[in-house]
Amino acid sequence: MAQRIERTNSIQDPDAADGFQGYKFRIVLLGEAMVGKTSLLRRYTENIFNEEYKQTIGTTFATKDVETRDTQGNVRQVRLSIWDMGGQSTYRELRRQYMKGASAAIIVYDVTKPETFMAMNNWFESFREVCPEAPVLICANKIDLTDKRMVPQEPGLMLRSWFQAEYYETSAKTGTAVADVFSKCAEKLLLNALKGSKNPLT
Ligand SMILES: Nc1nc2c(ncn2[C@@H]2O[C@H](COP(=O)(O)OP(=O)(O)OP(=O)(O)O)[C@@H](O)[C@H]2O)c(=O)[nH]1
Ligand SMILES: [Mg+2]
Repeated sequence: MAQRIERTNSIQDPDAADGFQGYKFRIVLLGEAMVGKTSLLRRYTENIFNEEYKQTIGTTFATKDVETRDTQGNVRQVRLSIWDMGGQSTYRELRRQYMKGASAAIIVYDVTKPETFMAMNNWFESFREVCPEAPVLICANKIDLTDKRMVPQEPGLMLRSWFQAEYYETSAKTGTAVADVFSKCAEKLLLNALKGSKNPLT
């Protein structure tokens, strides 16, 4: 089945020749359908939230420039190109292509849906197959739905140690911790890149 590449108005070309000087990283959002991947992306890049579910068909991306501090406290420019694939996309090869070359993954589950938590290992394993070294961050999303919460913090913390990942409890609806996830990701990637760089002032 052919997959459509969707581009919304907010999306910019990450390779646009706008004179950006800094590190560029590609991050992939992973997780089951309806967990809130697109909502997290839109909250972060456009500061909006839509209650209405619109399934992502194929993949979309958005970019965001983040000012990040290095270990000496100097401000560095980091451009994140954040890719969002519909959780319904079941084609293994397509998922592999999407993950290939990613600098990091943010894997999302919905705290009101235990089955989305149960699927986390699958997402993690398939990412690790393609990107053995890249950092992983976990989002336990929809924490605003306190009455409907079914997955408490403890299993999330277990995932954190199994995956050796950062763990965040987020709400795309209220915005809780959303920017923290992406800033942490940018910071980790910058520090890794600087470690590997001969010229740390680049
Ligand atoms: N209450 C609440 N609802 C949320 C939150 N995040 C997403 N939603 C809702 O959950 C539904 C699914 O959100 P999406 O962001 O479209 O989910 P997705 O993971 O991109 O889904 P696919 O594109 O099918 O993979 C929508 O109705 C959103 O409004 C949240 O933090 N809190
Ligand atoms: Mg989506």
